[in-house]
Amino acid sequence: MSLRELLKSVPEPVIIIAHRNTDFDGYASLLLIEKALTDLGKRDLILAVPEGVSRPVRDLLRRLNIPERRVIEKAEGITVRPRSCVLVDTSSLSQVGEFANIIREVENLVWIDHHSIRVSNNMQIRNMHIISDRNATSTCEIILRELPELLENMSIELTVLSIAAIFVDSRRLAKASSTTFQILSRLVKNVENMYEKIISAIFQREMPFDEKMARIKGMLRTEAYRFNNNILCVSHVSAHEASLARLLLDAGCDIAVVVSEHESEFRIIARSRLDNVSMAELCQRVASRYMGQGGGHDRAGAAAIPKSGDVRLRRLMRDVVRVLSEMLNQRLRKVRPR
Ligand SMILES: [Mn+2]
Repeated sequence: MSLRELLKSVPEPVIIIAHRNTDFDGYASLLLIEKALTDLGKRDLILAVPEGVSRPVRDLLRRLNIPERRVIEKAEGITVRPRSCVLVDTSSLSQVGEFANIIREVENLVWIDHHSIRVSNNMQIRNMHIISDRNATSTCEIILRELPELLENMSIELTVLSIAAIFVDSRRLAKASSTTFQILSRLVKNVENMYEKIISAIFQREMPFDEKMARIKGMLRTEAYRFNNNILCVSHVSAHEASLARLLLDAGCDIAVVVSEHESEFRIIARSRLDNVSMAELCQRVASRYMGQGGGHDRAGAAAIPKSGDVRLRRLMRDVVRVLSEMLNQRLRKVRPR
């Protein structure tokens, strides 16, 4: 069944969910699906982003004077029981926190992502449709490819967000196909005279103080390990994990793993430039030691681990090193400053 037919067939209320603290791609995909469902005559829609929309997305909207949409951030904010769910830009239920329980209860699930989707065994949804394409740059690209009618008379808001999603998730078009350029060409046509402004708003962001602080603390706490001519860096922060991981990769780490402690769980994110070891597997293996869940793809993984007696930040950092050493089947040597 095509995405259009699937969306047409889902019973209402429909909840549309993106991964927690969503980035451009998740937020754009959420609004694109909302538009598609509305165009198909659906009225009873709920938009949800666990823990809200991420800072870079809110900054971009503010800089371009685009109002931020209201989304439900906590599972207890859901007052009706959705019969259907469209889950976007999410590779495993570990990325939606408490919303996982709501998703498990729906009759229809349409799950769209450009990572390999990890379905846990305890999901028994009557109608589950997975649309996953690892060759697409972004979830946004999949949606616009499947529903090109969305590109006609597209609002400035959706155009800007889709451009941002594709640029960021394709690593500034390092990963792109002719389809990517076709879609971009249609998008840019909508905002021809604003293009330069949009691109600089996406990439030239003033970094907020708390993010700078998280990055500096994260650097000070970084432990490095060498294997062959590669370097693994492991650190911990309480927020801005992805920002720190990006910084560590830029600094020369081949793999950057950031562990963080949150209210009810620990989280791990892993980023890599290597092809011979999967970050999804690393996250999944560390998480499985503590009844947690992990997933993602080769170069980007994430895990969520529920808090319990014996889990500690330091211990998780050690586990990351140990599990990676098992996966590579070699010892990792700690890098010392002298
Ligand atoms: Mn994405």
